[in-house]
Amino acid sequence: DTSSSQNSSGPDTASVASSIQYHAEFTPLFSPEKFEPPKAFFATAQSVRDSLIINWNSTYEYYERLNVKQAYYLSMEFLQGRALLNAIGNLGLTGAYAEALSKLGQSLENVVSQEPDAALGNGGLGRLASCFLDSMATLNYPAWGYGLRYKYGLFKQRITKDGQEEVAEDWLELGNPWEIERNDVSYPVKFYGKIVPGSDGKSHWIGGEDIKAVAYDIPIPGYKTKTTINLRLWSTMVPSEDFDLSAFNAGDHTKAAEALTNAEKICYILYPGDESVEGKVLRLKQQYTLCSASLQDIIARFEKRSAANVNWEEFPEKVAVQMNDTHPTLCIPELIRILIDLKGLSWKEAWNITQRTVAYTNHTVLPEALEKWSFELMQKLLPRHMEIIEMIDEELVHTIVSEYGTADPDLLEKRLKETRILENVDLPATFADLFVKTKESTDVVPDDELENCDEEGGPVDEELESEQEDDVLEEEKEAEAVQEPPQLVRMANLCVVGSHAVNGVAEIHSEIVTNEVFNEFYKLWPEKFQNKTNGVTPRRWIRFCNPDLSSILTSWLGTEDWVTNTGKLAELRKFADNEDLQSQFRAAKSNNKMKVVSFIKEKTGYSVSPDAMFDIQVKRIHEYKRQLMNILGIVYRYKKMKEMSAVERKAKFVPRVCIFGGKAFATYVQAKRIVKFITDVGATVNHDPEIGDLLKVIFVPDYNVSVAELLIPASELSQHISTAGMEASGTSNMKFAMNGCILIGTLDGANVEIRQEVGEENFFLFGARAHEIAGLRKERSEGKFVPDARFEEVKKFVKSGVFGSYNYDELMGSLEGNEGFGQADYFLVGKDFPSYLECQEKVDEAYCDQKRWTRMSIMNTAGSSKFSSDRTIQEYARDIWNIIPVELP
Ligand code: 26R
Repeated sequence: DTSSSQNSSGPDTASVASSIQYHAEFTPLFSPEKFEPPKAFFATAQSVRDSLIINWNSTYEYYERLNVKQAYYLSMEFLQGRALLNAIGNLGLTGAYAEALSKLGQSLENVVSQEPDAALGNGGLGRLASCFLDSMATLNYPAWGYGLRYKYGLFKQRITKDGQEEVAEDWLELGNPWEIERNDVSYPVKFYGKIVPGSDGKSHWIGGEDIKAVAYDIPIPGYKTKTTINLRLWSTMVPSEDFDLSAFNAGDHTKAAEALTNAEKICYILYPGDESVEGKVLRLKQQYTLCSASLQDIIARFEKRSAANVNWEEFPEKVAVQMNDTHPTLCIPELIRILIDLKGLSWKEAWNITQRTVAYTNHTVLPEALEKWSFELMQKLLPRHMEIIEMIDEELVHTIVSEYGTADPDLLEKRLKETRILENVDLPATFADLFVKTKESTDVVPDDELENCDEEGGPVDEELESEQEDDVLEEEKEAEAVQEPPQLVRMANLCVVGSHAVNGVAEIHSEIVTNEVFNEFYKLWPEKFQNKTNGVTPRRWIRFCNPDLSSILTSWLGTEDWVTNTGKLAELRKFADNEDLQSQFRAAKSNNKMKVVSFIKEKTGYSVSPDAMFDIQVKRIHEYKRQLMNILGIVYRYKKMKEMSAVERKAKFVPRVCIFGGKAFATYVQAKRIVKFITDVGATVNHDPEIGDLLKVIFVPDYNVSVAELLIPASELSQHISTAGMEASGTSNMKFAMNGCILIGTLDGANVEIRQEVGEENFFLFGARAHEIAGLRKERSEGKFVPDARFEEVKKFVKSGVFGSYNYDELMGSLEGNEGFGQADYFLVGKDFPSYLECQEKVDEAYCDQKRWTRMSIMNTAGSSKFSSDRTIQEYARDIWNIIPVELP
């Protein structure tokens, strides 16, 4: 795609070529003699980076001069993918770079594909953060991202005969041409140690373990604007004064290296968790590093910009901090700590400033994903923060008690139980006999245990070295063994209390947040709660990944404005039945499908027909996302095909290529079984000569951002079939709709709004509704559920062993609730299966009528305008951050 318009002021082909040649010669990453693709990529990226740095500097200087309010997006994950095509596209230099590279004997396409994905995220939450950065820059918002520079990103997935295998992702192996190492920007971060009251009346946090966080900046260009914002990622190292030179000189190299690895290991690896929490000390250290370094940086900038007269009251007028889920919760006590202990503010002032600054986005309602940290662990690792958290908890108890009074002790107790930040921790001393006076309570921990807690929980005298981290975990396990309920800090509750705004990520999700998950808080502070329906950037997800569709849109809309003003896309509706547009739509789809045909051949060895319907489900593998229902539907289809004559088969079924992709968390056994099952079904079906092109089942290995950019433009049907109420939003659903793909899905997350926007007749809906789920589960567990014959049939077929010798008892058992398999079909696959199959029949029927199908496809693209992250970011800017666009002169 070289059609991108040129920047008249920008460099021409000749100067681009000479800049690339310059970097090929003077940026010594590879041997000098040959200009081969890897080297061509680095030289090209370096030359693009030069342009970005110029704009980045102007942007920063201008914000500083105007001293505007800035928003900071704090996230443990940024799933950036590749940057080259996006950067030159945003700069309007695609044509110049393509020509320059071809003069140098390389193709842009080939050079672009050399870049490894930056996979510093797990899935939806991380990719959302990256789409947001693109929109912030494009809309000229003074905003930054803060994250961590993990040495290893999300693991690479290999598919073997045993299913998924994980391989470390060494994305920095050849170096990262986009980052600017900022040795001039670093901050100390402390762990462990103790709190001593100083003669000044302030708390001093001393001793413990110190590390240094160093900034790495990645410039983020906006589309057709000079604005280039910053993604600042922290890397950790040992402060040079802490390097044990005497040990080294004495020959004890191991001891000297210990502090080094101890600091560096914090940023070694992205936690691959997704919707399930593991309470590892290293993860908490990562979270605190992000919060502490970022806040020190933000505060230093605020102080620098306010010059001689620092007025802390103004801080919330210059700074907005958005926490991407609870992962950066420690921002709250960290900001309070800095304001009180280092800047001398009172508790009241610090609390007020913090609350006005910080806001929280919730991304999941799955209980296993709500972070809870061990009270004891936090007290040892971050003693001062724990004191602050206890104070916040105490004030919260105070608020609840004075709001509701003590007239109904049971209700009051329930309210406190739901809202308190500390779990299984006694009420603060002032409230100790709140319930004792009014009634005999069995829930209140007896006094002698309380004393125990105090002893254990108090400040640790000795410095706790990192080897002792394991001891802390051991102690916790022991505590569990004697059945004491673990004392925990509920990060989500701390976020809700400490933020001025709390938002969900789709209408239905925000309703669940206010009516269920945080209902007690909602009753207390209804004005805090908001909805911000997610969005995705139309630059990466239409303009750059689907150049064929982009040309069609530009020619029919008569302008390229749709790239930044997706509202324009709605005008396509009036051409939905136009035969020229229809045939162009089909031609683009077909061309995109051809690319996927070769990709599948290369990655899996399977040959698939480009004339079959491309039916895709790509996302993290999780039981609630119900990949199992999809594959069982396919198995049912296969069984029916086998029961028919060749002629009947052809008449009844539309040929389909069913594509799956996604990673399973390494220790999530059931998810890994699903991967194995899909590949086993593929191995049988794809080799069945009776079936041929009528059905193919493909598991694309190592699904990531780049693979998504290839698959989504080629999709015709995509599946978003989670159990209603469980998918907070989903964002790939938006990308598919934009690319003219028709969705089959439940009324869950953003599906609800997508269906509304594209029109009911252009969305394949099935399944139980969110409000019915609890009742259905109850029925199910009481044995009242009568399974559909087709569901029984398909399970029996799988168990008969058609798909090989692997033992699927436990996978199939999860659908039945046999003894030892946990709750019967918690995700209600059996319940929704009949309506899913019937809906799939309607899909086949619609596909047979290609005019109708293409109309639906056009209506999806035309109806997707709401789902641009530009809209989302404008809402955050207006309703939460209170910032306005600042255009560079
Ligand atoms: C390990 C643990 C702390 C953890 C839990 C959950 C780490 C990461 C996650 C990821 C979750 C929160 C996530 O990705 N949620 C997804 O966020 C998307 C963006 O809002 C939604 O579209 C999607 O529905 C939701 O699952």
